[in-house]
Amino acid sequence: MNEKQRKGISKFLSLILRHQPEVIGITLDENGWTDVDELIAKMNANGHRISFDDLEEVVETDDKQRYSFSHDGNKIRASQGHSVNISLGLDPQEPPAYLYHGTVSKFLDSIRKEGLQRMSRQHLHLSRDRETAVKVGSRRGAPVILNISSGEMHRDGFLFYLSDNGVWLTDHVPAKYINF
Ligand code: HQG
Repeated sequence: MNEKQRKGISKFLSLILRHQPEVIGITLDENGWTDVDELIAKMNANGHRISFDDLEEVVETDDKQRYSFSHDGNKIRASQGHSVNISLGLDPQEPPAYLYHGTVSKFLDSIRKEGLQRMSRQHLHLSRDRETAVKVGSRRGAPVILNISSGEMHRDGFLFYLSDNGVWLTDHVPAKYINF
């Protein structure tokens, strides 16, 4: 497969493993896992030609390591980013003193008023470094990077989770913890 084919499959996996599994008639279990053989069969039945080796290649080479196989290799899930209601089953972790969030200026008025919200996803996504947050914000335009006092939030009882691919997750960041 070339880069373009891998990207195409990765994008489609995002759609079905995070948002709309029903598009090809698969289901996700309560932790977001789906059966690998069934996924491959249903993708092929729906016009997305893919072999097991292709799937493995996409998972291994994905630039953000978005997908992971279960230990026995029989199941696959997205490591974060879901809008469907699943539990990743992660244990709360102590975050670094500061985390970052990449956004764009048109959202700032609203963020100042109501803090950072998870919007359509199950969690709000925070980045461990500024550089990653720049990439996240750039998806929507000129990036604006917000510095989050995550250590202080943690001391105040807010819960943080670290996804398998290194994204920090929380539910809400009230405006007082955001350094604009
Ligand atoms: C903004 C990508 C108005 C928020 C990335 C963001 C990430 C508010 C947008 C992952 C707001 C939601 C997630 C408020 C937050 N008022 N706007 N109160 N609070 N927002 O896509 O963080 O490539 O759901 O700033 O790399 O951009 O898909 O979140 O702009 O890890 O794997 O509302 O998606 O990963 O957008 O991105 P999103 P995000 P993938």
